[in-house]
Amino acid sequence: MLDRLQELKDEAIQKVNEANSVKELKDLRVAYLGKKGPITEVLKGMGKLSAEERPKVGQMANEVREAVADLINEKETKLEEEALVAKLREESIDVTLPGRPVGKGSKHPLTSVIETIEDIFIGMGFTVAEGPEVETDYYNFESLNLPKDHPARDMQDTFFITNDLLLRTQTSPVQTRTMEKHEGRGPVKIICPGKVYRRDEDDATHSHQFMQIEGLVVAEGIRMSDLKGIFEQFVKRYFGQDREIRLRPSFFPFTEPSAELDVSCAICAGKGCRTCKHTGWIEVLGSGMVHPNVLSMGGFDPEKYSGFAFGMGVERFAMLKYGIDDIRHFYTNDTRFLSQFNRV
Ligand code: 2NL
Repeated sequence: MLDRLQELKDEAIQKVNEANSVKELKDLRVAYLGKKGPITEVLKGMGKLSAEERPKVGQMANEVREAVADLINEKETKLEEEALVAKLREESIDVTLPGRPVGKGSKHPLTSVIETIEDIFIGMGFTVAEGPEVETDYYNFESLNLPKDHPARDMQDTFFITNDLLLRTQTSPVQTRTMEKHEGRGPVKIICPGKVYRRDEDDATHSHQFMQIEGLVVAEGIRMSDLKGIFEQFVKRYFGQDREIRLRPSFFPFTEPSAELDVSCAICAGKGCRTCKHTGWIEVLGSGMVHPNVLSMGGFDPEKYSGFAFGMGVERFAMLKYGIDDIRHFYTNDTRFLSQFNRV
């Protein structure tokens, strides 16, 4: 019996040494140490032994059992450690690799131009006013001296939402809303930047959605010379001290008289080139003295108050300053275009 136990021990040790997985060890544990295993079998046969032999066999059986169990545990720990080391090696991160570059965004050129223009006007005592892009027919047209049958309303190709609601075609409704809030008491001195919408076919110079900045001054004794003085300061600060301005008669339903503002051409210095269409002047905005009807509808007494107003397309100002030839560049999100304005 002792021989049989020694044999079992040798056999188990060999198998455990040969085992290559935790699963194999588990099977060996069941096979050798389990209730139906050979060691248990030996112990069951102990009844036939003499009183002298019995403790020896019992002791040996326990020793074999312990030795095999220890060996299995040891091997199990070793295999688990090896598996962990392998896993860690596989998952290891090379901290010396250079990082992936994170693309840095930049301010949209239109945002920069709006901020620049806002700063110039804030410096002259204006405040910035904003309002809804979905407007009523009243604020977008009626309050600006454009009654329903007015021919200028045909010219305004408008995105209507309902009979009465539309996407604003200019930021003037923000100004008439501001006039109402003043309840007939001046002064009003605001600029209104924002998105506007027109039903145009998009091309190099037209976009169905673009940015506008309008301005409005209403106070007692405002004259055309005030408008001209403000424009002189604005143009020199935006385009440069060497630029000249001129006013040219024009027409808008909401201003009377109306004037177009021209800036001297910087490319040919007045001699005539393609940009200024050989006139030496570039048209930059529309303006005029606020029509008495518009003052009245805004709650101001046109006998006591007067004002001037103007409107400019932001894209045009950006295109002139940076030599951009197509308005669609502003709206197609090509980073090759946008990233050029990183430092503007
Ligand atoms: C243009 C012309 C202009 C105005 C806008 C205005 C607003 C009020 C009263 C009177 Cl509340 N006028 N705005 C005046 C003249 C011209 O815009 O060509 N814009 C791109």
